[in-house]
Amino acid sequence: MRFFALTAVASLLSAVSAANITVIVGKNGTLTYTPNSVTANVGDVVAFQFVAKNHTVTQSTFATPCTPKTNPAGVSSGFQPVASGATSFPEWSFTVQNASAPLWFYCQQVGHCGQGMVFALNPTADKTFAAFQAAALASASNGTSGGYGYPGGTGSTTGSGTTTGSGTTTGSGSASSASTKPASGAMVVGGKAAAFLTIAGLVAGLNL
Ligand SMILES: *[C@@H]1O[C@H](CO)[C@@H](O)[C@H](O)[C@H]1NC(C)=O
Ligand SMILES: *[C@@H]1O[C@H](CO)[C@@H](O)[C@H](O)[C@H]1NC(C)=O
Ligand SMILES: *[C@@H]1O[C@H](CO)[C@@H](O)[C@H](O)[C@H]1NC(C)=O
Ligand SMILES: *[C@@H]1O[C@H](CO)[C@@H](O)[C@H](O)[C@H]1NC(C)=O
Ligand SMILES: *[C@@H]1O[C@H](CO)[C@@H](O)[C@H](O)[C@H]1NC(C)=O
Ligand SMILES: [Cu+2]
Repeated sequence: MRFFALTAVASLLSAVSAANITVIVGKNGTLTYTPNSVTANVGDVVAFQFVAKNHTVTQSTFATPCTPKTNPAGVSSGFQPVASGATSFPEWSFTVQNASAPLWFYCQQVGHCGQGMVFALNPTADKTFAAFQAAALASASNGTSGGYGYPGGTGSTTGSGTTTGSGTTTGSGSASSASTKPASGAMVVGGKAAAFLTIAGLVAGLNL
């Protein structure tokens, strides 16, 4: 009985203290995450809201900022196209499960990572956001780091944003699928690899 009472108190406390941190993706049409670096505690939800263009939030590693994490596969929101003038925005989130483990993310859209569109969760004194972003920028003129350093196309975006994001983590976070409507259930970490979209090349007429 005492066990159950303590459990109830513990979940109440964590519910009260957990924060929901919102990161805006593509604010005002820029190739950015705002903020681009977040410090979060275990249980905090980091929610990405896609407000423009056609971006992703895709897990990579500190060493290779512009390449999807493998072994085990990281999480990814998948592409979240947002029509210009949209009034509702897709959202994708995960819950922090280990605040001591920094997590690294980038945008898989052609050219965006090489222009510095990267995000860090709980970077450290050794592995800083600045160093991570510098490595992403350096990969733009260097085909060895994922090949996403091509200039993006220009044009206008069409399409609307229903999210079908899903994925797994390395054990330091859990992913939940989300959409412009509340998801019916949270997707918790599992062993299934996220399906990463590959970028075939420039697509004329897209507002990348
Ligand atoms: C954080 O967001 C989740 C999912 O939207 C929600 O269930 C939870 O109540 C929120 N927590 C806080 C502290 O706002
Ligand atoms: C948004 O972008 C437009 C066009 O680049 C610029 O003129 C405007 O100042 C920006 N607004 C903000 C709040 O940054
Ligand atoms: C959390 O991450 C740190 C750093 O990667 C690791 O040393 C530690 O074992 C992890 N803790 C758990 C409970 O997974
Ligand atoms: C290319 O990028 C990789 C990974 O960031 C780096 O190790 C390598 O030194 C770079 N090569 C050149 C020629 O810049
Ligand atoms: C979003 O970008 C991806 C990758 O470039 C592309 O395959 C997809 O068609 C784009 N979606 C829209 C609606 O533009
Ligand atoms: Cu992007």
